[in-house]
Order: sequence, then structure tokens, then C-alpha cells
Amino acid sequence: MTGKSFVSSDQIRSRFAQAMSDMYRQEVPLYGELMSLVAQVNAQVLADDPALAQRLDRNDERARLDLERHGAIRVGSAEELSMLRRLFAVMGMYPVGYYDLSVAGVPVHSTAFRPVEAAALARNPFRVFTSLLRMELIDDAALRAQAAGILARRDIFTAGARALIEQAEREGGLDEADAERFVAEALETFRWHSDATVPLPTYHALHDAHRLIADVVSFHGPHINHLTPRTLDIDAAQLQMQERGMAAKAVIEGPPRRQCPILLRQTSFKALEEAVRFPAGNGSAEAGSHTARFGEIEQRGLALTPKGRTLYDALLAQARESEGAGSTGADYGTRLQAAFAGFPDDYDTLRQEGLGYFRYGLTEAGRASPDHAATLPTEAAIAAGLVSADPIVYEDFLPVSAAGIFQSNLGGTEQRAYAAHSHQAAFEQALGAPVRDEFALYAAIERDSLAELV
Ligand code: OOG
Ligand code: NI
Repeated sequence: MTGKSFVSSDQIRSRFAQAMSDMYRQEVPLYGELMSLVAQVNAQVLADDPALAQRLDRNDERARLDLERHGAIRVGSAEELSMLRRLFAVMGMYPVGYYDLSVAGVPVHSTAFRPVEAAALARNPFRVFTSLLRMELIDDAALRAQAAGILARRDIFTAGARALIEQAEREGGLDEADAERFVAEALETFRWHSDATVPLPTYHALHDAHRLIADVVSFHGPHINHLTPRTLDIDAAQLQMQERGMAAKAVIEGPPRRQCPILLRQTSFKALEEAVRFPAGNGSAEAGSHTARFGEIEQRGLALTPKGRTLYDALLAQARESEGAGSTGADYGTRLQAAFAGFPDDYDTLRQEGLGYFRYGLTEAGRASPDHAATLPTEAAIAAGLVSADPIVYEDFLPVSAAGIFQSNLGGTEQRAYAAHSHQAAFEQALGAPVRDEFALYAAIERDSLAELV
């Protein structure tokens, strides 16, 4: 070994997230506006609710809030996906969860690359929702072969990125200069290219098969299609988006507004139509356009246990299915509220019924008499004011919501039912690794906090 001193993967991730945010703000100015709107809303919420501000401080969430965001990309082949896995690993981001979106008419399956340990999440929880196109869902065999051929000819990574990924794997990290180069090289993979790699007629053929297929196959790389800041009050942020004339989605995805937010609520503004040049032979180009990139905001709440998640899924299905109206009817908000009356909405009950994950710690009184706190059962120690229990924030995604976000940005009209089913094994084979189980990760954070009490 060389005795080099390595930059931590947390540092590399933070720098990369910042570089990505700067790039996306340049590419999609509305994103910058969304960020300042969210910062304002968050500052207001924290000013109005000192108890929340305190809790976020205690739970290591306050400092990360302004940095916090997720992005999304879509790739076309196993080779691309597995190389991405290696690229994200350099930044301490690992595949968590499996999402099958084919059931919602989107021919992809996905995972989220994100940090997994409490300390790394507190540093910077940057996540990237990453989807793999399911080629087998293209019906037309000739088109499928053509798309595969196009994908096989492109390399979405720079030579420098490939070399640095291999170096990091071989040597166990990157030093300062190499980390800086890595961030710059990695960023290239996510950049928007306004020149397509396929002629306009090919683009149209792919587009006719599914707009998403054209998005994945026709370009040099998997452009980042949105970056999402985290707001503490999505209803306020949504109102402000509308007031500023942003074309926000009609319905907020996920659970309804509650006293104790659970999981994830999201809303987006519609994709932009962007000018694209398509190659037309002999070095000439033909003008066209493509819609892919959009803006999104999200509010995150309590991570649910399998029991809580089962209840969530059941209530959501009830709201969506009553009167067969899906999430489109004008009264959807009312139906959603009504259905979720069945979900306890105070932290004590959520905890005592085992619906969510909590992080435990000694209060000031508990620190003053730690032996006393340690002798009591946890609930008794909480009741005695010796132990605090704070909600662990949900770091992942929701398949029904994700499908809603995809749909609204595919023009909303695209309704296609695929007879496919969830295929996690095939996804993991393409990825070259298993995805981690999100429940096990939250349970570990909860368990570690309990272990530290005694
Ligand atoms: C990803 C859509 C899903 C989310 O926040 O649920 C998503 C995409 O459009 O590629 O980002
Ligand atoms: Ni998103």
C-alpha cells in the first residue's frame, strides 16, 4: 500500500451531491427556485415549532436538512446498472430495496442507492432512485433488438471514472486529488445531452413503444431527471408552488397530512419540453424535443415496521379503490383522509403498537441517573421522563407513489398494463449484488440506540 490518506466516502458523497445540485440548477433553473422555496418553508416551520426543531437536532436531522435530496436516473442494461453500483459504492451508497413498477404500467424495476448507517445518513443522506429498463417488456422483437444494439454501443461512464472506481476498489479509497477528479468524472454520467444518439424516426419508434424506452435508449447517458429537496411542510410548499405558477401535480402522493408524518409524501411539477438535435446523416441534424426532466419535493416521516407498512398499504388501497376511482377523483383527498383515520396518529401509540421504528436516548434526567433508567423497562423509563423515543425517518421510496411520479411525468395519459411480475432475482443478477432489506436497516438503528441505553 502507498500510505495515502483517503477522503471518507461520506465526504465524497457530500461533494458529489453538491456538484449534482449545482449542475441541475444550471440545467433546470426551476429547481433552484424550488430549493429556495423549500428552504423558506422549512425555516418557517422550525421557527413556529421549537419542539420539532429540538427533536431534529437531537436526532441528527437538523444539520442534514438543507443538504438533503434525492435524484433519479434510468439505465438500459445490466452492465450499466452494475457499474453504477460500483460507482455509488465509492460514495458509500448501497442498493436498498426493490421496487417493481411494471404493475403500474412502467416497464422498469428499481432500487435506491443510499447510505445505510446512522452516522453516514446523518452526514448526508443523498439517495438516487435507479431504474433498469425491462427490455423483455418491449413487445416488438425487432425494436427490442434494435434498442439492445444501441445500448450495447454506448458507454455512459468516462474512462477516468472507470479507472478511479477500479482504483478505489483496489486501494480501498481515494486521496484528495483523486476524490476531486472522481466527483468531476462521475458527474459526467448524469449530465443532460441535448444531442440524441438516434435519428428522429428511431426515437419515434421507441417513443411509440413507451416514452420511457425512448428516454433511456436515445441519449448518451442516463441524465439525472430530477433532484428533490426535503420539505417539513409539503402542503405549504405545494401551495407556494402553485402561487408561483409552477405546474404542480394535482395530487400529493403517499399518506395524507397527519400530526405524526409517516413514510413519504411527494409532489412534482411537470416535465419540461426540451429541444433536442437528432442526427440526420452526413453530419446534419434534425430538430425535435423530449420531455424527461422535472422537479419534485418531498416530506419524510416515520419509518414503518412491516406491521405498520402492511396497514399503510391496506389503507392506501382502500382509499384508491373505493368507488374504483384510483387517485384521480376530485374527492381523493377526502377518501384518503377517511381511510387513514384507521392509522394511529400519536407517537406513543405508534410505538407501543409496534407500527414504527424509534431511536431511543437518555433525556437530561436520564443522564443524571443512568442506573435508574437502565433498570426500568423502556416504556416505563419513557413514562418516567428518563428516556426519549424519536421517530426514525424513512429513507426509502414507495412503489405506488413512484409510479404516480413516473406517470405524471410521462404525460399522464400513458396507461399500459404489463403482464409482468416482480422479478427481484433478475434485477439482482443485473445489479451484480443483492439489494439490502430496508426494514433490517431501520431495526438495526433502533436496536443500536436501545443497546446504548444500558
Ligand atoms: C423515478 C420516479 C420515482 C420517486 O421519488 O418516487 C421517484 C423516475 O422518474 O425515474 O423519483
Ligand atoms: Ni423522486
